[in-house]
Amino acid sequence: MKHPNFKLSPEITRAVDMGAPIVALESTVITHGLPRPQNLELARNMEKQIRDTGATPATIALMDGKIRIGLSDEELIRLSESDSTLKVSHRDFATAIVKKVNGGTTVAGTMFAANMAGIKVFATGGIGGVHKESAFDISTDLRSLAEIPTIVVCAGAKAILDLPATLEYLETMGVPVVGYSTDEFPAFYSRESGLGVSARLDSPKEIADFAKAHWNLGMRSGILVTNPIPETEAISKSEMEPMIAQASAEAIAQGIHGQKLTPFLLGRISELTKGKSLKANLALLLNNARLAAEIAKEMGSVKKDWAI
Ligand code: PSU
Ligand code: MN
Repeated sequence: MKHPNFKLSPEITRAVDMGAPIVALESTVITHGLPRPQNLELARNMEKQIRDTGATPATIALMDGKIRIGLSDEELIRLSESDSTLKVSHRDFATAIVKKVNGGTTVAGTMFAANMAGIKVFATGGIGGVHKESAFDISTDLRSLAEIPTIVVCAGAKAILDLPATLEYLETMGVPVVGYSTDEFPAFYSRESGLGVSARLDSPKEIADFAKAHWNLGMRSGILVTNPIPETEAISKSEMEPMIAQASAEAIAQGIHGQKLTPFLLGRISELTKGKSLKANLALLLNNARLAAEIAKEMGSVKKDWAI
């Protein structure tokens, strides 16, 4: 890629040129979502999971004033240990470039960068959405899903959110919400939410065919693929609800809002569940990496007409 603000790793340059399957990975989960040392361990494990499934991982982050697509292990270590990282969504890219600060890209930021490089499949944990604490706190992730043609594999929206409002927003914006082998929208830590999806699809091939049909019609939105957390790590909705309510009440009492709200809630819930939610978070991330790699393989080489 010739763009002056982007830098692709040699491995990703080769994979893009060959039309090989690539899976983009976000880095806010490394810089703001998980504690150390689990963050680095998880970043490495997700990359390994994708390689073992037969695709190439492209972790996306801001480093040394460039939007980096594909990081070396040394760079992953640097990112995971760095203390003053930005949480980079659309409005923060230029800050990170001009100030040369390292940053972890959110779902929205990662979709933007992946799409610029022609990468169509992206794995994350849970997308952002409409917060319960304030109906005006709507993650840029939702707007990006409306506007950027990428498949985002997640375990649903984070249960800390107003899930019905999040789904209403996605419906208004014309974003398909696919349930992978489920009719129910998963709620991140839990497999159940009591809410539906817009389509149930039962194989990576069916998901790839769905994406091609959607985009061949001229639709430009992203496609949200929701993959329920593995049963062995799932925490029931009834067990999670009081913890979420407590963390949310504390956030309001302490006046925490904006970009700090999601990391605060995730951290507090991990404390309240004595690490059980952290274990669940790690399991669902790996599960999503595997499904995303399988979908990327089914997508075949995609037309690069969305790339710059
Ligand atoms: N999922 C996780 N951990 C995270 C996030 C998602 O399991 O840390 C991050 C994602 O990067 C997502 C962001 O884009 O939280 C949403 O933040 P906000 O609500 O401020 O838009
Ligand atoms: Mn927000």
